[in-house]
Amino acid sequence: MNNCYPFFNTSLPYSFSALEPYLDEKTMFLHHERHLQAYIDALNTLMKENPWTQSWSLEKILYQWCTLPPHLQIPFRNNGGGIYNHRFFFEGMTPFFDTPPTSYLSSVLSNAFGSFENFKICFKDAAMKVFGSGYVWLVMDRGKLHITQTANQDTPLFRGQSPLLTLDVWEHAYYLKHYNVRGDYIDDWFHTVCWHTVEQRLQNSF
Ligand code: MN3
Repeated sequence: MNNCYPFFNTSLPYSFSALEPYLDEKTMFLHHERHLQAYIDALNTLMKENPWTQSWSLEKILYQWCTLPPHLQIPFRNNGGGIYNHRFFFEGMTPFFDTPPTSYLSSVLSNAFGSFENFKICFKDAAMKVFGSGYVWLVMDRGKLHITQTANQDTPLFRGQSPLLTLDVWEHAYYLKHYNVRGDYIDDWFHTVCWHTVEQRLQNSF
């Protein structure tokens, strides 16, 4: 993974059309090639203009942006978060639709949320309630699973949480296909979730 300056746009682990019919090819193309690319370009420009920051990894930016000079804090936080969040979102999907979680992951989710189905209901509810642009996340926080939200391009890392799954609910993520019907987008997205990746992230969070 490209984690240091200069940042470049790594390929998706599937084609732009691979998530059809749930997420359409044009949305996936624009989301990766235009939206994510814009954050990459902006962060590279910032680091080019401030060469002393070029040794900072993406993680360091996301954990320590608040130690930067005040005029750099928001641009580094937004553009670094835009890269991290999009990569995390894209890597959490797979064209092998509806592959269920393993019994282990399913039991972990059931212990935290009552049942796997209830986890999905809670996650959808939180995603519906993101006001404006942002993300909903499943995170590990001090040994417990939580569903949480972030605004704009903020990440849960800064709160000390380990992210396991995220859904981008910015309108650019779904407007071409689902128009303003965020609930349909969430339902379609659930077919694409890579539970194997979620389980790997869970193992790494311990
Ligand atoms: Mn997005």
